[in-house]
Amino acid sequence: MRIFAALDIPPDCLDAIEDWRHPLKRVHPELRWVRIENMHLTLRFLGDVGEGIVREAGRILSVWNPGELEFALDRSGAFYRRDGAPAVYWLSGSFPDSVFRIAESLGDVPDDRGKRARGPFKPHITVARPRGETSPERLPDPPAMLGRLTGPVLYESRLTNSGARYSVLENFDRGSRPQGRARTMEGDRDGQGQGL
Ligand code: 2AM
Repeated sequence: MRIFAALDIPPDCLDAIEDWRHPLKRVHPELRWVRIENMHLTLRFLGDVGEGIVREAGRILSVWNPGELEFALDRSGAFYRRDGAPAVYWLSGSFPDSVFRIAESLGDVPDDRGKRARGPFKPHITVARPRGETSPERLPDPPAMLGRLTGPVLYESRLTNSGARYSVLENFDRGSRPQGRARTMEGDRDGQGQGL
């Protein structure tokens, strides 16, 4: 089963992202824009794993005590391939410490290649990907948006002819709890992006 764990973005924030993207879609028809219903904050992509790994990820998510999942989005950036070409355009900002902690715990769960996550967790919401050769260095920063994430959710991802389709395997949302400290994406504070 092809799975990943994610936090969901509230509808008003998705609307604000769409307002920011709308004029950009006209300027950059060469990009593949992520469907709004497919947007989330991915904590860990595990790939096509067996029941044991699905259970292990579920166990970690079920005991997570996240606190209030308030977040801010205020910058755009990109991950770049080794040849310098953009691979993913994203939005990021500030996220609670607990989000980094759960992503790090899930990072220890082996993926479908038996690998643990490499490098620090970089929380981001992917908004677009290049389709071909010519693509912008980055997209403009969005106006600051505030919201509260929900979840965590374990999703199944099915690959279809019209792209990936996500369905909820299990939602571990247990409501809000006391607040934690906010952090930004490690090692990427200038918003210029990192190599993948
Ligand atoms: P990202 O786009 O935010 O980086 C579901 O496919 C999610 O898992 C995607 O939103 C993607 O997050 C993440 N993901 C990470 N590695 C992936 C991979 N190798 N293949 C597909 N999705 C991956």
